[in-house]
Amino acid sequence: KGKYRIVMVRHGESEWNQKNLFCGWFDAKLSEKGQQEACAAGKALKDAKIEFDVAHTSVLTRAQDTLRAALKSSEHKKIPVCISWRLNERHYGGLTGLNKAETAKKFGEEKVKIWRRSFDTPPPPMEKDHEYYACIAEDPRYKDQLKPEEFPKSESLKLTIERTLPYWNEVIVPQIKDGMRVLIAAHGNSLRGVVKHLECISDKDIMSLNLPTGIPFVYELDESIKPLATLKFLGDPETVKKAMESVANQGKAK
Ligand code: DG2
Repeated sequence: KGKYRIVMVRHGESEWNQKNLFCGWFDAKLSEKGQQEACAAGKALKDAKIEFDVAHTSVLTRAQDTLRAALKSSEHKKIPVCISWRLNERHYGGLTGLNKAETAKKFGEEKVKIWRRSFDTPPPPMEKDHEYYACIAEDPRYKDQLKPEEFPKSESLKLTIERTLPYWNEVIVPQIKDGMRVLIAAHGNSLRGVVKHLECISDKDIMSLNLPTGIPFVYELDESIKPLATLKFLGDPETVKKAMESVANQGKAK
């Protein structure tokens, strides 16, 4: 057991995960299954007797709804929830709204793998005439949070980490060191960034990490916030393995 602990969870399946569309900053809702996954995540936390003093989530509804449903199903007491764009999913740029399998068919699986999992190759930028440009770039929720020059047009994992880590270091780590028990509900790639940082995973090896939806994972941390071991999922290992493989396979031309 470490001096500290942090728990993270990728949101439950969204309606766009279900349709296999690149989602990024599009504000997709949880699917029915995603809602159930969020409740199951709460139950897993309750069974593990893990409680929290504060939670962090992104601006996006799918992460916030997962957090709410998980806390509710675990019959957790009310805790403060901090919201930041810095925990948002990576911005998928011009790919936003495209089907992952169809994109693999059109551009090749290799290309899609580079767009999805390379460390520093961003997807093509989202231009002003993009179908989802206005609903993302003009979303009033970002007005107070982001300067216009900070607003991304697309993000690689590297760029995502560069905006997520300041929040981790300046907001979350001090809370952990203050003895607060912290839960983060966020996204596949914003959490891959945190995991990469915590476990010092190389730019190459991070390519093969695929986080499943709705299964909380735990790190035991030492006094300098270094993990004592790799992430531990609160779920049956076979189910976790299958869920991770299925995320990896979303980029295959079916
Ligand atoms: C997915 C991740 O993000 O996609 O933006 O499509 O975690 O918010 O569902 P999330 C998206 P991949 O990088 O796994 O393709």
